[in-house]
Amino acid sequence: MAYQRDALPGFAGIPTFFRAPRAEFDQLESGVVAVMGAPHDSTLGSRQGTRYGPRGIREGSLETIAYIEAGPEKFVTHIASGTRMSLAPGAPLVDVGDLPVYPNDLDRTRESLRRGSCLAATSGALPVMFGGDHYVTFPLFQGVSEGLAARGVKRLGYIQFDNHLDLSDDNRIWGKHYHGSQARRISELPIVDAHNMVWVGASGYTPREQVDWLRRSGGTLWTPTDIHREGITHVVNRAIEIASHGTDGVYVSLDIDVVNGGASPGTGSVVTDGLSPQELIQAMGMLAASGVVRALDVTEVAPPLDPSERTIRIAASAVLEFLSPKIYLREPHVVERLRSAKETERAPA
Ligand SMILES: [Mn+2]
Repeated sequence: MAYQRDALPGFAGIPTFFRAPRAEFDQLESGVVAVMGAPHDSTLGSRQGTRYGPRGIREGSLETIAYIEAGPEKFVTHIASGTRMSLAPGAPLVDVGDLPVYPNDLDRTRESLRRGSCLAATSGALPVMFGGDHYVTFPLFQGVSEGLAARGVKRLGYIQFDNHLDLSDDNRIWGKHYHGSQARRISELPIVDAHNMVWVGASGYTPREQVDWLRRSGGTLWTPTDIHREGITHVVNRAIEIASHGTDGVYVSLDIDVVNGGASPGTGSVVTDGLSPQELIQAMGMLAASGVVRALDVTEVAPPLDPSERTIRIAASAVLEFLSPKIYLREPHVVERLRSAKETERAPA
């Protein structure tokens, strides 16, 4: 008797991201989205737990796919727009698993992350990478930029969604390589010009040296107060313009602590100011639509600090919104009327 496979609920099954097939690096090719984890957190200056980030974000993605797969037909309607969509058959999404990390050997870990992201970018795949503490962004950016350089990319912009600048040069405790310095280390790479570096959502207090550097170098910053005054749509449009001006693409780094700590407490630094989850989702949708993003990472998600699982679900939703144009087929001609029954009754015939 043959074993009959069936849809599984979100809490069951092997947790690849969004149930994507597992793939090896040599199977990657242009047009594919390559999800990978970087479970490194020994350069974390705050509360521990981001080594569980990749596994957490993968788990946070499963309820959505289970919900779709268990339905009578694999169509979904995007309620806000009324657009009917279906899961793209053979959606170009694969999970290459986690890159090797060596918790007691930063040089070796850095080399592993650089190598993995470089292989993905060289193949033409779109790397979507889960940290890890925010330091992982330095080797991941390095690898991606080397891979893209081999494909003709000469300049790369950088957008960091983060409550912090991460522009430390040399910290008395953590030195030059930790989760508060990766943006500074990235700024030193020849492929990026600080005029194409943008920070979205930083607030609170920071050593003056970091703000001075930002001002001196020509980088751009929007605080949460700016964003709430100017609107997330305006800010993200400008961020995309600035980061892509004169470049061949943009690397986007999302530190989940950009979201208000009341909404996403599963991270080392819980902050009192920040974006709402809705603003983050909106920003990710705009980044996807812009077509300029060449790599995305999501860092600082620490599942053990949030037993409610809000944080992993917000992080997974952000990634799924970013990937939405690739994983769903839209049927724009089938825009369903989703007005409430009450409103329909009132509408003239
Ligand atoms: Mn950060």
